[in-house]
Amino acid sequence: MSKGKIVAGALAPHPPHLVYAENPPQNEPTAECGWENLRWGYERLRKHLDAIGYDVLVVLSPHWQTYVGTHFLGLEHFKSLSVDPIFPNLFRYHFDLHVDVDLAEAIEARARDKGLVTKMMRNPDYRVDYGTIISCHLTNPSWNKPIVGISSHRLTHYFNVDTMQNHMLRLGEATREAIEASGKRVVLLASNSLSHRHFVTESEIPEDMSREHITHHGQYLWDMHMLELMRTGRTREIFDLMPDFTEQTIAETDSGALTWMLAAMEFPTYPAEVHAYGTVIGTGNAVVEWNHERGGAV
Ligand code: 2X7
Ligand code: FE2
Repeated sequence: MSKGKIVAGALAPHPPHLVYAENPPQNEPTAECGWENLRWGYERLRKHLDAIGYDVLVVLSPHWQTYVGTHFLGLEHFKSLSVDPIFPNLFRYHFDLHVDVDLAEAIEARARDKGLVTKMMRNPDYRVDYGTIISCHLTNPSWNKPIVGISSHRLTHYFNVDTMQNHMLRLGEATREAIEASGKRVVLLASNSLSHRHFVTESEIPEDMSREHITHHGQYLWDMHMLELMRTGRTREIFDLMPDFTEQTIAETDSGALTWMLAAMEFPTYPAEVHAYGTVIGTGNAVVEWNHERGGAV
């Protein structure tokens, strides 16, 4: 068996608005339009990933929140209705997804060997969180590939960002080692927004883009700085700035998703490709690709 490989990693944010605006058959609410720059960014990402070719998506989601260790989807098939608790008017999605249980178990075993507390989720009635579903849907709307779903161990909140990062270095290493041993070609998804202050009221027409903008300029400056670091291959600096960025923008990087992905990819030094940046109800979101196979943006 040839050695497995992480062929790409992507920052793949999950605002339910993006699925709502695409009107897929799985989602009940329908929209006229909205958030095109982000959605078209996802389209470009998809084309690049299809061109590389891959077997599995491995996603870490901020909305699968576990306080006792890191959990992994552990059954071959999950099917149910996922409703966003804050935006049930936008996201009522009938999901039907398949899991690469062999790879999930391999990552779990390596993580456990490195001293992490872990658990496989084997409850057939488990309702997969909307972060996992949305990032996977937007990356691969045909759902023709299995996924591995990883929870966000809430170490930032139980301890602090440094403890979370320490943990994600080990989880990233476990992920890389398991993928290499699997012989598979894998895409990693860090399912998180950047700055994350959102408006507390929604406009009457959610897709009214005349109402969409960043919550405030300070958040925008932080987002631009993080994107500049990505575009110039300075991912170690992203790691170093994570505590300040996460605290000052209440970023969804608190989940560890971005740290985990960069750690698994051994902190790439080539330029990442920013496919899109846009706001969703005031939060900052970017679709960014690290094309590991090619070694960066062209
Ligand atoms: O979960 C989210 C998010 N991360 C960003 C924006 C809006 C809603 O939900
Ligand atoms: Fe979120």
